[in-house]
Amino acid sequence: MNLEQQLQEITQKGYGKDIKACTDSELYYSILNLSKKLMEEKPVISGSKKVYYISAEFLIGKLLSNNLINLGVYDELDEVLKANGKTLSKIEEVEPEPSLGNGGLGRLAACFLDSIASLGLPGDGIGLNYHFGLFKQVFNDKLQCAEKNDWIEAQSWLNKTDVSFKVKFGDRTVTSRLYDIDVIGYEQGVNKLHLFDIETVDESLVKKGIDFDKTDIEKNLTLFLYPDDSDEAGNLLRIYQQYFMVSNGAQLILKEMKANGCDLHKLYDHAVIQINDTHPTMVIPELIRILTEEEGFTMDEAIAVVSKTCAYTNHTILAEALEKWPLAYLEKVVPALVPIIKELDKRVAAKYTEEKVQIIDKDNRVHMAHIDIHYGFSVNGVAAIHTEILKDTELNHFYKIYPEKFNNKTNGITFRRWLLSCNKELAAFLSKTIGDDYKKDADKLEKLLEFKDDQAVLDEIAAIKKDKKKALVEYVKEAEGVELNPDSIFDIQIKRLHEYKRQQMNALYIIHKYLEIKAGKKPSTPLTFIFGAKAAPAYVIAQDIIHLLLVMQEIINNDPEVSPYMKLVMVENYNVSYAEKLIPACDISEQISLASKEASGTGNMKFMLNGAVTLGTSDGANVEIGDLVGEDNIYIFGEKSEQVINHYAKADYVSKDYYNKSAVIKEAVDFIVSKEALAVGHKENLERLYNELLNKDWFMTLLDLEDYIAKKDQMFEDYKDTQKWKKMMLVNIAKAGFFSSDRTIAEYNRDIWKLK
Ligand code: 26Q
Repeated sequence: MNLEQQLQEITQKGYGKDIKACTDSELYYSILNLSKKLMEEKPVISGSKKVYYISAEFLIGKLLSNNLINLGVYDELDEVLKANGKTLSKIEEVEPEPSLGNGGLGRLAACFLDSIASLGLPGDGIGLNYHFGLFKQVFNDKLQCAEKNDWIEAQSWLNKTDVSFKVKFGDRTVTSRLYDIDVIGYEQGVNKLHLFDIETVDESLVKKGIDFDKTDIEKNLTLFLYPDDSDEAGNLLRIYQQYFMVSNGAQLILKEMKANGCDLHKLYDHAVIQINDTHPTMVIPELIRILTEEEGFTMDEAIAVVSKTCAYTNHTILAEALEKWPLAYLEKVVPALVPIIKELDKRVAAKYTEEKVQIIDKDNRVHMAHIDIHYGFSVNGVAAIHTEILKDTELNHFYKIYPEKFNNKTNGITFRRWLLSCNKELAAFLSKTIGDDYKKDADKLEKLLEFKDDQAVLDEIAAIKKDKKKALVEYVKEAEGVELNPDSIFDIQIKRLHEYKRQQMNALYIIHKYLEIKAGKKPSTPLTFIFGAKAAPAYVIAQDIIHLLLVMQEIINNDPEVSPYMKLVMVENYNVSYAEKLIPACDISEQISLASKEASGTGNMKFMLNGAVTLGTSDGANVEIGDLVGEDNIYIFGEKSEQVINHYAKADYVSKDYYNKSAVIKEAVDFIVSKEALAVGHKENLERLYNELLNKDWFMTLLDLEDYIAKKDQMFEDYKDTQKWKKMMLVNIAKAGFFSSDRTIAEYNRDIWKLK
């Protein structure tokens, strides 16, 4: 049966209609079923050693388009639907987005699963089946409100399995249920994403917004993804979730290994467990517990085997994001692990006296990262500069003990989603120009450099960008009710809201520009500033920054003197699907974190691949982007990480000094509490933010503001030189190959996993 006949059969069976008569929604569910059937027919990727990527977050996003591409049927299906008067891209809109992650770390896990399968490596994800993903963001009175965000429907990508385990907490035992999502590689077989759940979850527990009874574990265990992005303290429910995840994961891994006849004393020859940040760290004591209690291992044997099986990835140097659980919490939730953690701690204390490398500190807090470093065989950072900072400062005490464990794995992104799927026009043009090889070997993108002086190629790249901007203008008009000008420069900052990412610095630039226009200094090319960001609900200053952006949006867009030259839009509920629309339309990619604070960033890579030019600090992977494209094709500003680290060490940064010494800075900051701003915004939020910037400014916004303004103005000026700009676009696309997650995963495999 050909594809059309197969789909026809499914629509007939499901709805008693042929394709032509189906609604987009009926077609979505029919194609979902067709894809699941096609994936079932693919071989399961196998080998004598397998990686388990264990993570509290898998920000997979919508799956339909990607699965069709990886199955190799996208184009054919597109034709079939067209012939029946249907549009695949409209059908894709029906799919609810599974937002099972907060941001970078979760999205990275999803890109990695795609690359592991696409390289034909055996590797499964292990995580949790949250019923509500990251909250849905709604703007109300120019403030962020959080609402529940459900995604599971009667028919979905989840396949219920008959796998189930018992998980014993201090006060109760629960029974899990495993759901699997197939992960199809690009023209490859399938791996699995294993998501554990319990069947007693009660979605009706959620009342107003995202509030729910946090005590009723049976009903709430997998109800919610924690909306924390490194600023909030965890609590007991988070520990329940983490242990539920790792205990199920450990049981699943050992069950699979035994089924394959593997000698558990040689576990490390057949399995490797990659621990995605510290959230799954308890998998280490849990494995040790099972091996000693149930498999007859001595403590020495169990520790030795587990230590050779587990590897740890660090994603942050923000001290407040490093998990430290009070021992009393662990005693309550997971008493069975406490003696093991104490034993691990005792062994460390016997060998090393240094306070900074202990597992349990003087205040009886358990440092999760320290368990990973002592009892794992690999510690990696996620960009070159990040790994260097870990070695030199944050984890220097550990680096001195275990230099051989430390390694860098610069992040990457899957080109299937971030080029082939979200920018089909650019992908098709690249294929026409340099051939199809780049789809399997991203380095081949460099062939594009041969066309650096080819006018037709340069013009076509610019034309595709223009089309993508027009498509975004349509979408934003519909979704936000804001009219944008496709002939303006699209300057975009999309990422979680955090002070270290410095959306507030961008806001101050925008205020500055607004004031210039009011004073008669008009930009020669109109400017469009786009933001997308969710803030952790408990992160007060982040809420205030969102408020400021929404206040400026109203002031600017409603001012007839200003709006022809400048527009601002903060899109509501920024998520993976929105990113797929915004990124192809971007001219200027804002990557302006305080140097040393952004471990890597991955949005920066997505923008570059789609022909945007980076405006950034020397931070995270921006540094490597700069090395690749050369200084003529990137705009770097601001103080370097060594200088910033020095400011912290000496505590010599005083934001008020910068405010007092620069009229431009003062004018922009003062506007936050001006008559105009207070007329549309809330006094409380605006004054709090103003005071924060003047008196604290922990992430040094004012330090780099003048330099930022100068660089950004330079960029807008250079944009007028269309030829120069087109060449920069081309070089950025051509050099993006290094940031394919296929390269990243090949490095993980070469240096850490060694899958056979
Ligand atoms: C910690 C304790 C308690 C509750 C929640 C958390 C928590 C939750 C999420 C801590 C951190 C996160 C997420 C971190 C994250 O997304 N980090 C990003 O990881 C990316 C992939 O490596 C990098 O590119 C980014 O630079 C980094 O910020």
